[in-house]
Amino acid sequence: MFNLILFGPPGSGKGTQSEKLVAKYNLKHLSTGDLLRSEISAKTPLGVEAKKFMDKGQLVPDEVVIGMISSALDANPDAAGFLFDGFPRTAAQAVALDKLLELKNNSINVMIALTVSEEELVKRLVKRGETSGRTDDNNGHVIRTRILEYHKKTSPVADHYKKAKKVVMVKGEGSVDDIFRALTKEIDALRKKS
Ligand code: B4P
Repeated sequence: MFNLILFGPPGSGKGTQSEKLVAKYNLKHLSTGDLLRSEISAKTPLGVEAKKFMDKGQLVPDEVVIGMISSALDANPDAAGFLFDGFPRTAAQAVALDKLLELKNNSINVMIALTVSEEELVKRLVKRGETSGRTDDNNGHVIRTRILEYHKKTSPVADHYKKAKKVVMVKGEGSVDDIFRALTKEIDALRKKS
C-alpha cells in the first residue's frame, strides 16, 4: 500500500493536484472537504452541522472528520493506497489517522507539503469564489479566517510527520502541470526506494 498526505494551506492546490495524482497512481482519493460538501448538498444532520463552521472559515470538529475518514477507510478494503487531501488538519486528526492505519497494519509513507505565498493563496481563492458558488470563497474575511486557522491549528501537523522524517516540500506556484511533474518526481523516487 502507498499512503500519501497532500498538505498545504487553503488554495494551495491540494484538490487540483490530487485529481491528477489519483489517476496516475491508482490511489483512492479521500478529501474531507469534498466529503463534507456532499453531506451539505444532501442536507444530512452532519452536513447541516458542518456548514455552520465551514461558512465561517473555521475547521469542522475533529470527531466529525475522523469518523468520516474511518468509515471511508472501512469502505475501501481493497484500495492500493490512499491519497489524503485536506486531512489531517489538526494534531489530534494526525494521531487518529496514524492509529486507524496501524489497525490495518499500515502507515503514512509520505506527506508532501505544497508551499505557496499568502498573496497567491488569497488571489486564487477570490478568483474561484467568482465562479464556484462556494460560500467560503466569496468573502475576504472568511478567506483570512481559513488562513489563520491553518497557521494556528494545521501547520503543527507537519511537525508531527517531520519527527518521523516523512515530510517533503514542493513549491506549489507555477503552472498546474509543472507542479504535477515536481510531485511525481518525488513520489516516483520514494516508490522506487520502498
Ligand atoms: P478544502 O475543501 O480542503 O479546500 P481548500 O483548502 O480550500 O483548497 P485546496 O488546497 O484543495 O485548493 P484547490 O486545489 O481547490 O477545505 C474547505 C473547508 O472544509 C475548510 O475551510 C474546513 O472548514 C473544512 N474542512 C475540510 N477538511 C477538514 C478537516 N480535516 N478538518 C476540519 N475541517 C475541514 O485550489 C484552489 C484554487 O486555486 C482553485 O480555483 C484552483 O483552480 C486554483 N489553482 C490550483 N492550482 C493552481 C496553480 N498552480 N496556479 C493557479 N491557480 C491554481
